[in-house]
Amino acid sequence: MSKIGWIGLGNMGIPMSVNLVKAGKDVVVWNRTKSKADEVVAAGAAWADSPKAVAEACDFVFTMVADGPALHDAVLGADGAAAGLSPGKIVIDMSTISVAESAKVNEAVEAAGCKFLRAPVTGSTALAAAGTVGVLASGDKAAYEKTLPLFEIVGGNQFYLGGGDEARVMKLSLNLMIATTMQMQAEAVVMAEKAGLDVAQVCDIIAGSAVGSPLTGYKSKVIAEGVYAPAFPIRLMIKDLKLALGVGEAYGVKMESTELTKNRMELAQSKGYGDNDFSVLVKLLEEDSGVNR
Ligand code: NA7
Repeated sequence: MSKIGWIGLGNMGIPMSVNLVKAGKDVVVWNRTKSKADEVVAAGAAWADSPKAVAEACDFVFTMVADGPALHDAVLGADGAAAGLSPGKIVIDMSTISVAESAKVNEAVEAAGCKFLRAPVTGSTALAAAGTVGVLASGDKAAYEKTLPLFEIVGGNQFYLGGGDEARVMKLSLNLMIATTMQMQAEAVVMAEKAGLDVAQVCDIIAGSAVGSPLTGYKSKVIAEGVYAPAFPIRLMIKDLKLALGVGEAYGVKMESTELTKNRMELAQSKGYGDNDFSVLVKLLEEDSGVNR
């Protein structure tokens, strides 16, 4: 049986790797902070002492880390996964990083005679636990076909976008819409709240209206309760908006609502909300507007 490596056991990496183990796969894991591997090791995965050791042991090597610099540390660094690769393996990065950061990893993986798939995901922790994230993949088509059965375990929908870094761009397109939608929802909710309407009812009506979406639906309860535990922390959304603005700049596309939303999120972070869910934008606007719910 093929061995599956998993590098990066954060909020997304833990449930996704656990799902591979539960599906009967032979999984080897590594994380910078070893204690975060407890759950997946208890489920049946093996621990390896470095990303290099994971790559040496496995045919497929997944990475799911915070950002581009983290991926470079895990793959290109001393004892990084690239040093453990031998020809024919497939490396699959599911983090959200820039095209330039991705291209550097691709170069190292190809130099080792392996293939690199870019496979960021849509959906946050609840979908990761349920095995229903959307997988946005690009890179070598044959490698994608070989990896598809594994994508089907961690995700509910798979999309193949092309032979290069297309998936990176698609992920940023989605996330900029998610982020700017939340800024719009904050404005809609706080305006109505200030005018005396009930927040829970406002959120329910939005969710069921023409502008309702899965996102406004999930976030209704969070906003109504005013508890912003991180399904997706604002610090990571800021990273994604910066990456999206970088793509816009590279292609000469002006993205003013993305810029504004990033600025609001940076303000939230400066007030200590960086680890809260990005829907904390509602609380930020409440504070700015003199609402103390
Ligand atoms: P988390 O929960 O913030 O987890 C981040 C993971 O990245 C975690 O395993 C970290 O290890 C790891 N990390 C961070 N920096 C490094 C470095 N320098 N070297 C190795 N590993 C590192 O993020 P999520 O799981 O929510 O999200 C993962 C990706 O999906 C991200 O790109 C999102 O935008 C989408 P630690 O446990 O801190 O030692």
